[in-house]
Amino acid sequence: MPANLTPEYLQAEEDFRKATTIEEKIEALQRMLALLPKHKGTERIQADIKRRLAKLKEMEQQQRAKRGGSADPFYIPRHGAGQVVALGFPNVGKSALLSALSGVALEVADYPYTTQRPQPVMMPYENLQIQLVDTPPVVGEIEPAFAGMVRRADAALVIVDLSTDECFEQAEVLLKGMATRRVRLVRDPVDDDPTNPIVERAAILVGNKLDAPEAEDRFVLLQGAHGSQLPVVAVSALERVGLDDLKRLIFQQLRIIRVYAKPPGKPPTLDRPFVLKRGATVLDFAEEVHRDFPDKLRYARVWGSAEFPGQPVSKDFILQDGDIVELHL
Ligand SMILES: Nc1nc2c(ncn2[C@@H]2O[C@H](COP(=O)(O)OP(=O)(O)OP(=O)(O)O)[C@@H](O)[C@H]2O)c(=O)[nH]1
Ligand SMILES: [Mg+2]
Repeated sequence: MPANLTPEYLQAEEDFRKATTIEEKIEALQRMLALLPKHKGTERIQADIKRRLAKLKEMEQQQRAKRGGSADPFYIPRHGAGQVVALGFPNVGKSALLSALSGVALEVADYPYTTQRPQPVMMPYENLQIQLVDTPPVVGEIEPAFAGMVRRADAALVIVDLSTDECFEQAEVLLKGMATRRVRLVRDPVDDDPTNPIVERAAILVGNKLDAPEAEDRFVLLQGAHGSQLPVVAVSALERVGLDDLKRLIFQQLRIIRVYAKPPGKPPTLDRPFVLKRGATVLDFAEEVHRDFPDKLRYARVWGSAEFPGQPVSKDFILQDGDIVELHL
């Protein structure tokens, strides 16, 4: 046991031991991970907690799937490189936009309350698939179950209607409504801290129907009002304007990187990226490739962000999107 474990950490560990449900165990492990001092001496414990978390989350998903999802229609199993939930008032074009982004036909109609339940679709982005979730409209207060769905997601799209002056109130109500449910939607979220009652999620404020009269003027005002809190973009789902920029921004807001494995003496497997959190190290990558690798790893060579191709780097080298890594055991 390394030194410097705080009483709070030991309490979390105790809670983990006593936990009887999967949810309680996950909560305790997340607290342990947050409270664990991060240095060389705790690397193994960190890896161990992460491994147990991953396993429990998988079990939690399987349990939920078995219940048929009937218990919570807002529980959408995560697929692909990340999950992005759309939210917005009735008739603003949520379904039209997610259809345009994904190529999947969702029900679109010129009257409100068309979408009745959350509906996931996959959006191809370069060599990744990103999951987008279309949702029923928000009216008035945001339901706790709806907020829970946004909290579980990796990012959110707040969609407003630039064809009407109501877009300003829509943005206010949605952002405030989520904050009331203790989810702050921002450009740069801080890492989850289980001791903080408010979580932050990466989000994008999307003004749709840019093709409508005066939409551009409204977009400028919207940007002025919210641009400091989160990125604001304008699109037209109907005329397919701004979609490529939005896709790139969605990828950026997922805050992930793609890293490719290169077995020594062989070419890299470029068609199969490992998806890691931004800021991930060679050690994190090794963990993804094989659970035994972090212990056996001696050094790695990196192509891409390294100073020269194939540069030998240490375990704590921070990887960048597109890096190719050769692990030496
Ligand atoms: N002019 C214009 N109309 C759009 C655009 N996107 C969607 N619409 C229209 O807006 C209406 C509502 O679109 P939906 O995609 O059904 O809206 P929604 O937000 O999913 O609506 P609910 O499911 O009821 O919440 C439809 O008539 C669409 O054709 C756009 O970019 N420009
Ligand atoms: Mg809809």
